[in-house]
Amino acid sequence: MTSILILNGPNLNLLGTRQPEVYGATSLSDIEQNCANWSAKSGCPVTFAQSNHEGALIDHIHAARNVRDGIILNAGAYTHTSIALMDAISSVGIPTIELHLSNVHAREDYRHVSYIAKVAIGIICGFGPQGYIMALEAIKSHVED
Ligand code: CA2
Repeated sequence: MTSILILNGPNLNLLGTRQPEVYGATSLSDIEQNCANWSAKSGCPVTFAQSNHEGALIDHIHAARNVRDGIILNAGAYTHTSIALMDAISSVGIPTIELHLSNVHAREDYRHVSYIAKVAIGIICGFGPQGYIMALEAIKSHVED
């Protein structure tokens, strides 16, 4: 069964507390529960993690090497700045989907740049919490088909 790491970057631990007009009212733990429900239904093991620290996110990616079949990465603002995260994804060679709750392309110009996109198999953005389930289905199909 396809084993998947879902990794969330800076400030996403505060989801549901502020800016509901941009990010919605759902908390990260609600999203984690939705993903756990999907895992139980699909039989695919899913691990969920969040960190506000770039190096800790890189450590999670390295730890997934030879352990996880796919990564779903909402790198938050590090998406737009982090060559180190891009290199980490490349170095482990695990198929990775870039994910965002908001449609970053409809927002500020600086959110149109993504280092993660250069090494991702695809991008899902703008669908809110449902995007996590879409990404789980997509990575499962990508790995198993
Ligand atoms: O839309 C997304 O998922 C983002 O990755 C969210 C990041 C943003 O920097 C990216 O451009 C797009 C920001 C996450 C901030 O989360 C908050 C949570 C609660 C209150 C305010 C911000």
